[in-house]
Order: sequence, then C-alpha cells, then structure tokens
Amino acid sequence: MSCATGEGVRLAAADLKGRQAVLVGPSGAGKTSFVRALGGPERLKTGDLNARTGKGTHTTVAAVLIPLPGGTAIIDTPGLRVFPLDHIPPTELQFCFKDFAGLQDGCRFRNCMHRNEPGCAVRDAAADGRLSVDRYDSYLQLLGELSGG
Ligand SMILES: Nc1nc2c(ncn2[C@@H]2O[C@H](COP(=O)(O)OP(=O)(O)O)[C@@H](O)[C@H]2O)c(=O)[nH]1
Ligand SMILES: [Mg+2]
Ligand SMILES: [Zn+2]
Repeated sequence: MSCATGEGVRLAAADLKGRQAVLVGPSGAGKTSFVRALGGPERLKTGDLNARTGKGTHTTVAAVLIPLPGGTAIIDTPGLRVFPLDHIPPTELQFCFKDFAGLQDGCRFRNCMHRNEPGCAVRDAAADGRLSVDRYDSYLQLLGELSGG
C-alpha cells in the first residue's frame, strides 16, 4: 500500500475497523502517515524524508494510542532500530524458539544450553536437518548477546 497514492489504504482501513492494532516497523516506514491516512489527527508528526538516504526521519518518540472514527484504535510506535531482548534470561531463550519444542527432552543434561554440551539433541537436530541451521545459529547468536559475549 502507499499513503502517497492512497493505494490499499481503504482496504487496510476496512481490515482494522473496530479493532485495536499496533504499528511496528523501522523509522521512516510510513507508520504515522498511515495513521493520518486513516483519519488520525493532523498534529501527529511525520518525518521528512532524509535527503541523503531517502528514508524518513525519526519523529514519534513514544507509543501512543489513537482512537479513530469507526471504533478503531491504533497504536503508533517509534521506529525501532533495535529490538532489545535483554529482559529474557539466557536459560529461557530456548523456549522462545518454538521449533526447539520437544527436542530439548533428548538432551543428556536437563539444564543443557544447547551450545557445546555433549549429548545435545538440539545441536544434533540442526546437524541432521530436523531443525533449521539458520534457526539454531540465531539461537546461538542471541544467546551470546544475552550472556554478554
Ligand atoms: N512515497 C511515499 N512516501 C511515504 C509514504 N508513507 C509515508 N511517506 C513519507 O515517509 C516519511 C516518513 O513517514 P512517517 O509516517 O513519519 O514514518 P514513521 O517513522 O514510520 O512514522 C514522510 O516523509 C512521509 O511523507 C508512502 O506511502 N509513499
Ligand atoms: Mg512515526
Ligand atoms: Zn541441548
């Protein structure tokens, strides 16, 4: 859809009618423009396109709930460059990976972190294709970040 041409805006508005929705996405994606296109208040600030990058500039500073005509409520959020996960304890990160479910039961150690422990069923699953290697790598990378290294 495009807020500049109006293409798709009515379709999206119909989808949202009477519902409560949250807009998330990178800064400059056009979230606030979309809220305005739906009939949100003019005072909502949209960013000017950065002349160099052609991307929008960051203007929404906090999440705000905006009631719209027709019973729709929309929550506009500031564009997030990073989505912090540091509220997740490293030992619980594995449970955020739904495709790990059931695999953990096969690990030799009950408190296995699925890194380089012997007898790790999650690592085995990634090795023989039952688990996506990309997903396993994402897990290891996030785990490294959460463990501060
Ligand atoms: N070409 C084009 N520009 C858009 C569209 N939607 C938003 N913009 C422009 O992109 C910039 C950032 O928009 P904004 O709504 O502030 O993005 P936000 O950071 O996601 O809230 C502004 O200059 C908008 O005018 C669109 O559909 N097409
Ligand atoms: Mg915005
Ligand atoms: Zn394991």
